[in-house]
Parts: sequence; structure tokens; C-alpha cells
Amino acid sequence: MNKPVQPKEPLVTHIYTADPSAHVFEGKIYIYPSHDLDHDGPSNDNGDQYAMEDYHVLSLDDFNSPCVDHGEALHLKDIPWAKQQLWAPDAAYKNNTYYLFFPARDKDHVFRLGVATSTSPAGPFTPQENYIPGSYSIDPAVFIDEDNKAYIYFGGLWGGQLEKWQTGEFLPDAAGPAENEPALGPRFAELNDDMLTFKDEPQEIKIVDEEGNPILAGDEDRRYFEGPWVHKYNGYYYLSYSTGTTHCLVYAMSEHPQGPYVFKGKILTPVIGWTTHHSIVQVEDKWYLFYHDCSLSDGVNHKRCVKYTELTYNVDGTIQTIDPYK
Ligand code: FUB
Repeated sequence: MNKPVQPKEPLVTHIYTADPSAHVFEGKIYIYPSHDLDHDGPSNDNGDQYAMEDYHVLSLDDFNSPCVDHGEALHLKDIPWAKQQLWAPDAAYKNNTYYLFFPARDKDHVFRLGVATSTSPAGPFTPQENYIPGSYSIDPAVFIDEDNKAYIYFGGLWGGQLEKWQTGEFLPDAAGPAENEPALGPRFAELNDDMLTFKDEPQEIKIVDEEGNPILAGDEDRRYFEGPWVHKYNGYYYLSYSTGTTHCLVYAMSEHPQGPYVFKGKILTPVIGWTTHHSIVQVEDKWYLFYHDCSLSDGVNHKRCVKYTELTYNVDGTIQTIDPYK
């Protein structure tokens, strides 16, 4: 694809891509997406249709340039502990090394988080022998603060198995909280300097309303579902995520990386397709939302395409809601 990328258009059309995590590395915009497979297998609430087997890294020199596909950066067959389903990844840079964080089901069908390393932001990445000890569920997002501390956020309901970890152990038959109980929050852990291990056991992040009351599990317009992302703007931490069943990207704000986070509003109204997943990145003096929809496959949920658009803050730090099709 040699044409410059356009806002709200697929970054690439030769492969299906989803779950974009965008970062500026070495003066370019690197995007770490899932690589959706073109198959006709079963589709269900367990997410079996998301049967991805590898990662490709994409990059843009700038927003007037074509998108470059750097090819396969990591394959399932090379990850000793992983059995299936390479879902939404993220990347980070520290210790002169690029780290790719990713979820996959292990040999017991339990989702875990893995790490792979490279000297280049485009990979190829070499996976660790085992998953991060104490890790579980899906959708890792790593945020490195101004003091160089690195934090990982993760977790997703339903196929992402977060409900099954409420006691700290994997209970295969565990259900989520009742509608009038606090919703499950994403998990948070500080990473050790090696970027390969958690400093402490992951903690649950609290998301509350403006009065400090927890967002309830039945509040599907606001409750956490999957796909956490944390960025910092004007000294505040912004936790954004998907609401799942109501298909919105929403955000909450905090003065601390571990929260509690106060719910603020909607970033993106529903896209074509069931899932919605994103990242937010500053490029020079502007901010951008990377997201996906299923327009490239005319609405097939597991054949998605990554897009971007500019994101605008109001003077009070709130974010303007984006309609992906206007
Ligand atoms: O791509 C597989 C899963 O779909 C991701 O992990 C979720 O966030 C959703 O986008």
C-alpha cells in the first residue's frame, strides 16, 4: 500500500488488523496490532473466532506517509508456553530494549501474559520461555511514567477470563458480580526494572462515579469490559477502555496511576463490529486515537482493520467524543 494514510480509513488492507497499540519510537509512529485471520471457524462469546497466530508491526514515518508492514514479528509456534490465540498486544521501550507484551492461552487454556524482546521497534521479537509469573487474563497495556516507573494494566471479561480470577486463583466456573454489585476493574501492577516480572501481586483498579460510588456491574454504559489504555495529559492519568456489550470507548481520570479513577465520558461511539479497542498517543503537539472496526470485511467481527483519527481535549481536560463515521 503506497498511498499516504487517511484519517478514519484502514491503515492497511492486505491483512486484517485489530487492537492497535501506537507509540512513537525512534521518531516514527509504530503500531502493534493483533493480526486477525481470515477463517470461517466457530464464533461465540468465548472469543474462539479470534484465533490469531502471529503479530505484524506497522509503522508510519508521519501522517502523510504510507503505512509500512514490517512483516511477522513473532509467531505462536516460537512461544514455548503458549497454545493459541495471540490477542491484543502492547509494546514499551526501556533498558535499550523493545518489549512486546501479549496475551495467549497456555497449554491449560488459561489466558496468561507473555513478553518478548527485540533491539528494534519493528522486531523480530524473542519470547521469554514462560509467561509472566502471576499474570492472567488479556489485553496488557504498559505505561512508563515520567519517573521511569513502568506499570502494566490488563484484564478482560468473558473470553478474557477476568471473572474467573476474583479470588486470586483460576476458578473455571466463576461468574461475574451481580448487576447491583461493583463491576470488576482492570488489573494493575508495577513492573520490575527487568520489565519481565511484576513487582507485586496485581491489584484491582477501582472506577467510581463523580460521587465516589463504584460503577456497578449492571451499568453497561460505563462499566469496564476490556482493552485498558493509560496515558497522561496535563498531570492526570487517563484510563480508557471498552464497555463491551454497549460497544463504546470510555475514559476515567485519576491523580494516581493505580487510581481510583473517576468516570468521565465517552471517547468513541460504536464502530462496525462487536469489539472496540484503542490506544492514545501524542505525536508532536497533537493527540491521536488508534482504533479498529470491521468495515474492511463488511462487518465480520473477527476480520477487523486498524484506523486512526485526531483526539481533542477540552480546556478542562475532558475529551471530545468522536463519531467514527462523521
Ligand atoms: O482481538 C481479540 C480481543 O478482541 C481483544 O483482546 C479484545 O480487546 C477485543 O478487541
